[in-house]
Amino acid sequence: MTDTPGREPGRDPAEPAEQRLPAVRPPDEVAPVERFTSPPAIRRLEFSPERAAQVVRQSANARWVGFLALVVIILFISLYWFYELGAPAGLTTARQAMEIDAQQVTKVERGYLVYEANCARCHGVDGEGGEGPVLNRQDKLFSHLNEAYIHNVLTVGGRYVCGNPLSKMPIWSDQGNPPGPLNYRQIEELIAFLLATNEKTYIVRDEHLLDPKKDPITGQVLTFTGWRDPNYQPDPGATPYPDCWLDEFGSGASASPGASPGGSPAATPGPDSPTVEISASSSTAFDQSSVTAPADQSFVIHFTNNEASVPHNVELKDASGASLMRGDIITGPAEADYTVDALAAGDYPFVCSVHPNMTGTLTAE
Ligand code: HEC
Ligand SMILES: [Cu+2]
Repeated sequence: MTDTPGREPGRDPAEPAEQRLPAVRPPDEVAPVERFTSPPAIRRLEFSPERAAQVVRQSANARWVGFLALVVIILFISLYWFYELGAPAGLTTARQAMEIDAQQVTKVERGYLVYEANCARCHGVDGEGGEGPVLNRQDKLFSHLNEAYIHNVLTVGGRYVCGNPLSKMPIWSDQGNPPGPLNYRQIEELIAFLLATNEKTYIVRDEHLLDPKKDPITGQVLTFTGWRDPNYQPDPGATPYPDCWLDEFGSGASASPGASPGGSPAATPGPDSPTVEISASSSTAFDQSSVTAPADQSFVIHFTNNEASVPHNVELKDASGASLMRGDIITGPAEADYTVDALAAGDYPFVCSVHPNMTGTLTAE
């Protein structure tokens, strides 16, 4: 047996062996360098117009995306900025200011309820005054009735106002001595209400549910406005409101207990002048709602103030409301004689200067 190389299938034995080796391979391809690095055009720093156009297109798209993103971010930031801090030129209010505003409105609306429930019977539904001093006048609201003062009056009581220990005005704050019925929150709400601006309309709300109250007949929501005019300026020469409200009515009015009774000094009535009796035993009304006096003849009003440590007087007015005679204010118990010049026949209203709710009619006949 000859040792001949085995025949491999598909090999032609006639072929010379050299031609069979090495095994035939397709020519090696050059590694496609371009796949891994930049294309030759770029390596050659050659920028074909097509390539340039492509680069421009691609980067333009990317720039657009970036630009839009930036615009969105800037818009968001600026909108949020204005939302938070308020747009310029007063277009919108800062969020915090709005929040504080809303809280202030709530305080005023609650204070209104506290006031109507506790204070209106003496100071009037609209603060116009009555048994207690007027509260809604701009000259008083301008600086006399400031936050600290009201707070003190409500904590110390009416004694704080003129030093009258028998003042009708009780202690309201539960911080007072003895403690009053209102807590610090109600005191704050009262102060907010008393000093509320008259440029705003507030809503009357149910005390417990806090939803708006409606007029039972018209069905309209009930509203109120504050008293204080924020633009009010006192006359340049005006004296500031006195610390004690009674000083507004002239000297001798201060309700120091045991003050000496005083009449009109100029009024020395003749012995035979007719006399009209008027007396006061409370701060809500005179004892007489109507009196008569002779017409066309000077007469005397004999006024008796029976109410201890409370100042009263009689002021006679004509139909237009102008003052005809204003008697000196006396602190009870005290008496005074007021001389009145001759009056034509007719009706003349009289009031107590201190308590506008004390009214009556004098008829001259
Ligand atoms: C019983 C009647 C009465 C009631 C109710 C009353 N007050 Fe008074 N108030 C007075 C009198 C009277 C004075 C004057 C004090 C004095 O000189 O004795 C006064 C004084 C004041 C003053 C000071 C006024 C000034 O001109 O300096 C304020 C403010 C005041 N009251 C607020 C209130 C508030 C708020 C309430 C409700 C919580 C209230 N008062 C309830 C009678 C009352
Ligand atoms: Cu009076």
